[in-house]
Amino acid sequence: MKIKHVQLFPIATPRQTGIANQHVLVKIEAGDSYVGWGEMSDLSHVPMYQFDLPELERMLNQLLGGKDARNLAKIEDDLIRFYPDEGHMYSRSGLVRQGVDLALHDLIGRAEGVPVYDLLGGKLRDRMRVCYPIFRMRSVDEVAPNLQRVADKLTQGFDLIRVYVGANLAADELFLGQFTDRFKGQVEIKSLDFSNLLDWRRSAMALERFDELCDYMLVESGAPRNDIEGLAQLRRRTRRPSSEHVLHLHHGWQLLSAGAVDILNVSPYLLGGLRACERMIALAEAARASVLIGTTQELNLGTAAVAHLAAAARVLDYPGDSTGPHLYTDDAVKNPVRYEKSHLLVPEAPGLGLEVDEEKLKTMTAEAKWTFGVDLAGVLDRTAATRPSAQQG
Ligand code: GAE
Ligand code: MG
Ligand code: MG
Repeated sequence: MKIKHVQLFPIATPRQTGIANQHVLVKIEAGDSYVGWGEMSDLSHVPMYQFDLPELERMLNQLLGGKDARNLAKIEDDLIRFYPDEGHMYSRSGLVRQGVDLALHDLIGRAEGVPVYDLLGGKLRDRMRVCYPIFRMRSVDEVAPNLQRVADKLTQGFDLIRVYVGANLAADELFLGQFTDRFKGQVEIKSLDFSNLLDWRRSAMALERFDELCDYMLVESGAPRNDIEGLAQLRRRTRRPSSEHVLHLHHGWQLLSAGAVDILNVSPYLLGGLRACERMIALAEAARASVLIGTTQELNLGTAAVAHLAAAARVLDYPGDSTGPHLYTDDAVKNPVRYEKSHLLVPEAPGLGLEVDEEKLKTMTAEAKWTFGVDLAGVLDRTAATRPSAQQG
C-alpha cells in the first residue's frame, strides 16, 4: 500500500461566535485506490505566520511518496525529525503531523473496513462528555450575551461549559455570579481557563473570589506559559485539580515530575496525531495522573479523530473540549460527527467514519480567505472585532 499522492486543501470557516478560522484538509492516496482524509486544525493562532502550502505539499509528497502507508511508526518517526516539536501551544509542526497521522489512520481503517478506534486496540467507551466554550470577556458588556449563549446551547443539549477568564476580573465575577444564579442545577462549569495570562499568585487570588461565586471541576493554564514552578505553586494552593496543555512528551514528564498538574490536557493537533496522544496517556497512567482531551476547535474530521482517541483512551477522567462542529458554520463533510446531551459520539463507520464532500471542498478551497487582521485580543480570545471591549478601546 505505497503512498502515491498527498494533497492539501486550505479552507476558511466562520464561527457562530464571529471569527473565521483556516484549516487544511489532507488527502492521501495509496495503493490502487485507497484514500484517507486528515486535518491540520485551526491555523489562525499566534504566531502570525502561515504555511507556504504549495511548498509543504511538495515536501510531503517527497517525504511520503512510495512509503508504505501502513508503516505508521516509520512515517511518524520521519515526520518528527522533519517537523520537530516547537514547544508552544500552536505548533505548526504539530499540525503537519496531525494532518498526516489522521489521514493515514483514516486510510488504513477504510482499507480494513474498521473504525479508527479498532486500529488503536478497540474501544472502552462509545462517547465522551464535552463542554461548550464561553470565550474570554474583556468588558462587563460581554456578560449578558454570553449568558444568553449558555441558555441557547442548553436548548441544544449542552449542560457543560468552560469559561475563559483572567482578562477582566469584574466581567468574570459578574458572569460567574449570574451564571450560578441562573443555571445552577442545569449547567455545570468544567473548567476556568486562564490561558497562561496571569502569574500564579494573581490566578490564585482570582480563584479565591471565583470560588465564592460558582462551582467548577478544574483550573487550566493558571500560570504563564512554561512556568512549571508557578503551576506547582498554584496547584498547592487551590482545592480543585489543575490542567495544562502538554506540548510534547518530555513536557508531560516535566509537568508531572514537578507536581505542576493533576491533569494532562492531551490533543492530537498539538502533539501531532493519535499515536503521540496515546503515548502521553500512557505517561499519565504511569504517574497516576488524569487526562482530558483538549482542543483547538477542530472541524469534523479532526473532531472525529478525537472521538476515536477518547474511545480507546485507558485514562480519561474529565470531559473534553471538542465542540468545533458546534462552533463552525461550514465544513466539507457529508455526515458530521454527532453529539447527544453534551457527549461526542464515537463514529462507527470505517476509518474516521466521515465522508468528505470533494465538490464542496473544491469550492471552499477556492473561496478560502485569510482573515487574521491585527485585532490581537480577538485572535487570542477567539472573539469578534465587533465585541463591546473592542469598541471601548
Ligand atoms: O486553551 C484552550 O483550551 C482553548 O481551547 C484554546 O485552545 C482555544 O483558543 C482554541 C480555539 O481556537 O478556540 O484553540
Ligand atoms: Mg486551554
Ligand atoms: Mg484553536
